Parts: sequence; structure tokens; C-alpha cells
Amino acid sequence: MFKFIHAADIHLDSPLRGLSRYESAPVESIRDAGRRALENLVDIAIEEKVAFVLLAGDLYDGDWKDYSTGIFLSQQIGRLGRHNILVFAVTGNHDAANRMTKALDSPANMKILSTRKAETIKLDDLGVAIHGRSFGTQHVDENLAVTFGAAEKGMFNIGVLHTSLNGREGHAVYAPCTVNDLRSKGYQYWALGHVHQQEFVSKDPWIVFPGCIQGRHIRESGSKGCVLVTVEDNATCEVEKIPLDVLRWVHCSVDITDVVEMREVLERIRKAIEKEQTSGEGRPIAMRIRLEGATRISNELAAHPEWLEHQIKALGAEFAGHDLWIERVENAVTGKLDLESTLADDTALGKLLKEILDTPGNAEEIDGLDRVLADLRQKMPEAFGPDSILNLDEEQTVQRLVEEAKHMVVGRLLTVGGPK
Ligand SMILES: [Mn+2]
Repeated sequence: MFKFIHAADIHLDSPLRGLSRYESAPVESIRDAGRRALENLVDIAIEEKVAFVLLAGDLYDGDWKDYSTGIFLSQQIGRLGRHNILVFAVTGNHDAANRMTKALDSPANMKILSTRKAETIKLDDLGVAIHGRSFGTQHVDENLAVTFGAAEKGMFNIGVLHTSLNGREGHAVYAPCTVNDLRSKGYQYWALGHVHQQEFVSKDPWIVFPGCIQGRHIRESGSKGCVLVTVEDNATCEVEKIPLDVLRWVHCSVDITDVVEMREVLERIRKAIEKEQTSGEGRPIAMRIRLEGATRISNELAAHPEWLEHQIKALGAEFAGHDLWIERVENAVTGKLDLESTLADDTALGKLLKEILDTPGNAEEIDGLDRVLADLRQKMPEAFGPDSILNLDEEQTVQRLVEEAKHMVVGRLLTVGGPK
């Protein structure tokens, strides 16, 4: 039995573009979060006594601003070295060999695999063969996977590759390949990198994107970390998700449909924030709040966006202190006309609404409804039989559906501006 850690997309010391424009941003703690997350990774590796750590590309965000990034990495890899833990890495599009002008020699226990051809490293004492290939330049549009060697018989074979696979939403295409290209190699585990969202693409064989280890902005929300893999008898693997992030990005939607008082809007936001606070699992949170729904007071909400944003930030500060930073408030609220006053108006909309509301609820009195119902019965799956809540032979069901439809149409007619 042995264990290893698979991580990727560490983007060490990635610059935090645009963060300083937020006056209340905890810039320092966010800037430091990436380094703290890497320290967590090293801690876990030592604690779990892993045999090696795999880093599947984009260890760096790009060329170093100065040498402190390299020195910090050496400190961390050195800690692993003192526990006889090896590190095998490939480079990706961000840290492709030709982009790193300041590169220092890797620590003795760290090996970066070749850019020129796929390389195979055998760890005979463990019975492991690690196959991998680095990016020499940023734009690799070649299928690197097909250049990998065949599986070593009787060994536990691992492929390490930075790739967008057959395309992943929000991720540029690099070293494209198909799941079948990977399967055909006969390896037991594919340690991929590039996609910042964790994804288990396949479990037989294991094909894994561990995701990045620390979210850097709201598009990298939710838990971030690595996977810990336990291999028994060089055949079966158990793959465990390990969170490493020290600050978590969280989306928080607040529905304020039909709320007509500012006081109630703030109350709903307070409740929503309270509920989302637990999603940090004890970590500080960077939260984006999105207000949604249709309300008569949409104009009031839109009139003073700066005030609204800061009022909401103050709410967060009031009960979460430094553990919560509200990054931004998105106002996606749509307007809603008042039903009574619109009905009273002698306008086309008023007349239409009146006609809809006056529509009777029973099938016989609505022209053509019988035909529609007959058609629906034909299309209904058998699960909706006489005992289901959608029994169309029942007068009550039809009445309920008609009432629901009336409310939906009225609601939409009173809504100003479409869904965003
Ligand atoms: Mn990448």
C-alpha cells in the first residue's frame, strides 16, 4: 500500500488583478492565500506519509516578478524532501518552459518531466511507472497524450498531463485529447491539470482534474484542494478529496420577489448571508451577492447602487467581522407593476389583465381547452395515472392548472424587463 497526492494549477503568487479597486478588500490575506494553501498541501503530504506528490502543470502563473516565488517553493519542496517525499511535475500553458526566464534549479527531490518527449520514470521499490510530458511553449495544440509510452506491465501506471481534454467550458484549448486516447494507454490513473474546477472524468481508469488549490476570484468559487490517492496491491485506488483553501469564494443569491419595503430587502439579505456563511466550513469567505426577482421597488433599489452595496457590506461586517468580505453586489432585480393600479388604468395592459383574471376556471367554459387536454393526455407518461397529482380527468386538477397559468401570465405581464 502506498499513497500519493495529485494537485494542479497552483498558480503560485498569481497577481490579484483589480482587487485593490475594492476599498474594503482584505488584499493581504487574499494575496497570501495561495501560499498558505500550498503549505497546507505540504502539511497533508507529510501527515499522510505519501510516497510522492504529482503536480500537473501551472505551478506558476507565469514568469516570476522576482525570485521570492522560487525561494518560497524551495522552502516547501524542501520540507517534503526532509520526509523523503518526491515531487514529479509537468509544466502547463502558464509555466511553459520558455516563459520562465528566472527559473532556478529544482530542489533535489523535485523532478520536472521533459518537454521534448514523453518521459517514463519507474519507482521500482513501489512498482510505479510515472509517464508525463511538459509544455515547452504556452500554445501546445498537439495531442501530447498519444506520444506517451505504453503501460509497464505489472506496475501501477500514472499519466501526468496538462490538458483541456476534449474541451472544458471556460478553459482554453491546450494539448487536446479524448478520454479514449487516455484509456487506450492502459494506465491505472491519469493525473490531469488545467481545469480549475475539480472533476472526476472517469473512475475506471481514474481520470482526475483536482482543480486549483485556492480560488483567486469569484469564478473560482467553492471548495478547492487536491486529491489523496491510496493504492492497494498496485491495482485498486481510493481517491479522497482534500480541501486546502484558506479563503473561500461563495455565490449568494437573494430572492426578493414581491418584497415592497427596503427594510424587508435587507432582512432577506441578512438571512441569506447567515445561511451561506457555513459554506466556508470555518474559513473566511469572499462573497458575491446577487439580488434577484421582480418587485415594485426595483427603481428604488437601482437608484443608489453605491449606497445599497455599502449598506449590504455593512450588514456582512456587522455579524461576521473579518470572516466575511462582500466582494460585490449584483442587482439583477426586475421591476413589477402594481396589479390593482394597473387594472384600474384604462390601458391595453389593464384590459388584457382584466380579461385573463375573469377567465373561468372550469374546462367547459374555456374555448378549446378540451382539445388541449385530450392532446396532453396522449403525451403524458404512464406515471401520471389516475392516482397522481396530475390526473387530468379530475375537475379540480384542471381548475388548479388554469389558476396557476393565470397567475403566471399575470405575473409576467406585470414584470418590467425580461429575466437577466
Ligand atoms: Mn492551464
